[in-house]
Amino acid sequence: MAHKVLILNGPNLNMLGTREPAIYGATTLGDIEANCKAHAKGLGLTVDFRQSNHEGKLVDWIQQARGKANCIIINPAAYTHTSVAILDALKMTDLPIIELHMSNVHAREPFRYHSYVSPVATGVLCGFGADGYIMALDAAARLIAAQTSKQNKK
Ligand code: CA2
Repeated sequence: MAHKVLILNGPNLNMLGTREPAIYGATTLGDIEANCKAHAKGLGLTVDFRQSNHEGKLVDWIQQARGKANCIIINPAAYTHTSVAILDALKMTDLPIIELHMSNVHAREPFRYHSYVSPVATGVLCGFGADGYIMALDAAARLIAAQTSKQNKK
């Protein structure tokens, strides 16, 4: 069975491609989802791609990922900088976690410098726009392959 990557997107990312193209580009979230699914296929992975504007919904999806997904890629959007609930939920999963941001959060307003998610992330990617999702999938494939080969040696 193909390994599954859960890609979670936080608040307002459903507006991508419609506003602030100078920061987030012109690609819509629908385009990103289609590109992720096509790229994942080439990596032998399947993708479950979701977006919510609600913190609790994201927490529910993180909790439900245990035993169902092999890796979580998360762009928590504004919740990156505010959400202890998302941090706690991610802490409880035993899955590799990739934190992703389209913009370079370190080159923006100081309130974006701190992330509640980074301490529990396996790795963090930011500043590569929509390409970041493809890069994160490549990283997920490598993390899953490393984990699988470790398990096969047991
Ligand atoms: O760079 C990223 O991916 C962010 O996670 C995006 C968040 C922001 O709060 C984080 O600091 C960095 C904002 C997402 C809002 O998305 C929009 C999409 C289109 C138009 C306006 C906002």
